[in-house]
Amino acid sequence: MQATARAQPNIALVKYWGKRDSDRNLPAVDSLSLTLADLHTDMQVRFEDGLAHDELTLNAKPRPDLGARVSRCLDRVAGPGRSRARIDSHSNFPVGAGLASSASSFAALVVAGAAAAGRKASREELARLAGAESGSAARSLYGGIVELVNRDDTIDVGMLCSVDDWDLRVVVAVTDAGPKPVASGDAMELSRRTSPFYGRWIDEQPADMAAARAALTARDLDALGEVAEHNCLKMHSVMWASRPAMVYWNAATVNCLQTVRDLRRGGHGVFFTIDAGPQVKAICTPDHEDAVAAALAETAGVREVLRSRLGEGARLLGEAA
Ligand code: 2P0
Repeated sequence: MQATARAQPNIALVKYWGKRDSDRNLPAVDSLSLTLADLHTDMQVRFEDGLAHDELTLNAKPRPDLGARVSRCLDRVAGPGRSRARIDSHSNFPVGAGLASSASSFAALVVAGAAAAGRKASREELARLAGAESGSAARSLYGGIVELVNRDDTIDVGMLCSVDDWDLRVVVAVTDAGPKPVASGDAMELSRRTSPFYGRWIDEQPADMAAARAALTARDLDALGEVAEHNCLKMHSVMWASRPAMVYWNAATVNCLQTVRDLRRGGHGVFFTIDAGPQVKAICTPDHEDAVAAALAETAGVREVLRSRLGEGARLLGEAA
């Protein structure tokens, strides 16, 4: 009746922004991401017959405000007639700040929830269950470099490169660890309704996915960086042109972009991406990691620098009991 799972956040290089079906949380576009190793969420799910309602804690603090999504996800995993559960989540990085904590959290939740409920589910099924609550979470079921592709009325998620295929490093410049002002799902809906660039964003995604896949096949960091930076800035342009405008960046975010461009001009193989928050993620090969981390740490407004290798997909810690 109880199990614990670990999952890592993933960082999209070709981004998910927009839904084609809000009720089923199906994404409007395909996406491609890196699963991290060194940031993680550990989630324990314990079903208890005597509980009146689910009880969620995040890093040991009760969080009833986040409980509805967690309960809905557990209903899908274990069936609506399930016992109520205690859910304890621990993340070793800032939550709700644009570091993909919902991806690691819902990926860990479905793995722990299924095991605690005694449900045998394939990785593919678990990815779809996670994606039904948080689109990006579907990608954290898999390790290395992952793609999420739309099918008729569902999604397919799979690994494109394993952690051993390409040793990439991710350096995260944290510029503000506080919670984001608008949840991603609400911001996506605002973009869909009001941004004049939304249609173009959707139309161009297949070409960006194809360019990223080709760059991966060739292990071409420059080509991957070119399409990833383009896709990232295009997504933020969609948000900036929404009404009201959605700007997740701060001054330090822009400083970090400048740092990454300066590093590249200085001969370092590195590119940036930014999600629904003000943090900047720099992707590079291992030989450039120290220089990238040092330059970002010295950039005005950067509070902390986190480093990660690529990691494995969500998994159980120990046996369900
Ligand atoms: C991504 N993001 O591809 C994009 C880039 C943020 C910016 O997926 O509404 O929390 O729960 O399905 O998964 C964040 O969105 O959104 C996200 P919901 P989610 O990583």
